[in-house]
Amino acid sequence: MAEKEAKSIDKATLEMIEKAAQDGVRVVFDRAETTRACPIGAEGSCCSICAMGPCRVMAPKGKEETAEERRKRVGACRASPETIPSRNCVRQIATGTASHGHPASVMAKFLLAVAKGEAPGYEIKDEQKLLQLALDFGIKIGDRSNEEIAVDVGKLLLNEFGKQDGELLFLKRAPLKRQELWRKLGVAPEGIDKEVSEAMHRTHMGTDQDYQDLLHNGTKVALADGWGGSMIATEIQDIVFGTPAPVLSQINLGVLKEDEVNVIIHGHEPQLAEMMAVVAQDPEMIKYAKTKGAKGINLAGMCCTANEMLMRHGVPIAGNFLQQELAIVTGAVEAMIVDVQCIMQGLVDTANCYHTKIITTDSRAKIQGATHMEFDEHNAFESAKTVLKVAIDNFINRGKNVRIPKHKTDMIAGFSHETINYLLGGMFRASYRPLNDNIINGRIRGVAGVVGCNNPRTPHDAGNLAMTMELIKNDVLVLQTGCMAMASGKAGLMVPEAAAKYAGAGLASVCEAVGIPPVLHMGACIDNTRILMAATAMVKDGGLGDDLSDLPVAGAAPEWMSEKALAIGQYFVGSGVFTVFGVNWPTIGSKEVSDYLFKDMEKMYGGMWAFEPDPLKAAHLMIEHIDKKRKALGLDKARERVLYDMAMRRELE
Ligand code: BF8
Repeated sequence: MAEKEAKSIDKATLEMIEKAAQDGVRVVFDRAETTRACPIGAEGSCCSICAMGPCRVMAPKGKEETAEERRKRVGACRASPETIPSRNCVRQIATGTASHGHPASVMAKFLLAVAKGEAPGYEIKDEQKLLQLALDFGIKIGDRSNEEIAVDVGKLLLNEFGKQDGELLFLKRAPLKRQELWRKLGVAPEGIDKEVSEAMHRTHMGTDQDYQDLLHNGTKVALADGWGGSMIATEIQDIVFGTPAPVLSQINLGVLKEDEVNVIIHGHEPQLAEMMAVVAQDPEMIKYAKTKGAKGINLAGMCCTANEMLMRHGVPIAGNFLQQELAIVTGAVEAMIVDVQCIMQGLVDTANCYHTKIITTDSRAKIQGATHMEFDEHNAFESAKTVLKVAIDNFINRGKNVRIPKHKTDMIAGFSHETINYLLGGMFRASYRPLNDNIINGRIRGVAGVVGCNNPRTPHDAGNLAMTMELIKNDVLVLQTGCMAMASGKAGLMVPEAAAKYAGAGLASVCEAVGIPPVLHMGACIDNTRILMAATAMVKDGGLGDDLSDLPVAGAAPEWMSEKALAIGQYFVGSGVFTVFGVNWPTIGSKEVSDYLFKDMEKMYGGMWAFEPDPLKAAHLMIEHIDKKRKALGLDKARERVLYDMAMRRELE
């Protein structure tokens, strides 16, 4: 049992790992044990970009390297041990940027289809956001219809991907000082696809061979994600599906139901998921499910699609990244409907041991052994119905080997940047002023974004829980997205009562006054741009410096695994935020490169990376950074006063 506990801190996960073992099913936790991480690749010291290699350039461990050994420790082309990890890292950042950017360009086309009436069943839900964007972009509003305006907005945003000249439009949202810095350093991105393409070219054999220049370009391509692709996706999703507002729901495998057709939507793009949420409530479909002996249809989410459906519809979440196969191990899932990213190929093997159907729905992501049913957004209702019918028909094939863990937790999601604004300032004078004031008076020490994935190389959800609890205990308000938001949801940190239970006295008093949890769910990974916008709003509200790098804030991804996480981390660093990653660091094989990322970047961007696999130590690095920024702002005294007040209060008790 002790060994199993080390795999996860989540009881439902442990229960299903045990059931998988009993059923003879190998899941990610087992594969991670037999397929060990390659130590050369893990430190970034393997170059496989041309057929002269792969070349390995690891430094000798545990002994001083002689000058001769150092001279020979290079690739066949003489690529240095600095060039190689930097090149690998920039390629990962470019892939991460593309993985947000390509779906975002699909979203821009989708907005055009909705506006032109070519995607029946969808409509413009957030008029205010559409009009605000039109105003920002100088698009005529007048007495034109929302649809006419949306066509112009959609065209302009679509153009952001292919354009070859001129800065990305959303860069203008950043504080002025930051924009000027990006221009001065030559990292203000132009077209999103252009930046990805340039990064791939620069990292070709024999092109950019200056590690600092390579990483500089890595920042540029990452900024094209944060202030480009990801931000465009978030904005369009809000326009078409609605800007999230707080909603209560539940999370963990216990949300699956014994007597209903269980359908899990897993992936990242919300178009199909949105329509599934409608179709699953269709009386005709519910009636059809009853003809198969089920009491109803139970829709649940997995990974980032889960975040999208939760915050816009209150659809419960079955689990985060490492729980995807375990949902099938319950024996109670009729269909898992997947689109793109973070879909393990292992799902098909696992499904073969039960009755679950794995249905791929996106032309870009097929899996051998899965059923492919392409989703057509131009005929969305019928398309979603056809997929759902397959799940319902499969209910009669459910076997007797069913065990659904009891564990599920209440959570509140949907704290978009706009919602936080309203909650703090009220509907008529929405403002970040109360947040800034409470940071200035020291009740809130600072703000941290704790985001990213799960990774089987570190205990599931454990890094998040340790880090997040430590931060809130120290009066740091935590903003979350992606699979880390789900980990906190499962741990009970995303309900208002968590403030009194786990947060420091200062943070708890603010949360209680406003009625919010100490850990705020802000959406899917793509929605990390909401955190950028919240930070920008803090700068613009005044009193906390005049750039993002002045704010007492920090970022972290304690359990990351995806290339998207690296892109996100790099755009936070390039935006001036101190960012710490756990698990592993892709340039750790080179001291020069790591020093450049961990120290020198701060001189350029005001933000820098850190690597710390111990989540408690990492939390304290973040707190130290927050305190450093408070001191620079002259706010260290304010916090001392608050602590004095609290001590006095305790004496009085
Ligand atoms: O974009 S947090 S494991 S699900 S990559 Fe994937 Fe990581 Fe989860 Fe969503 Ni983000």
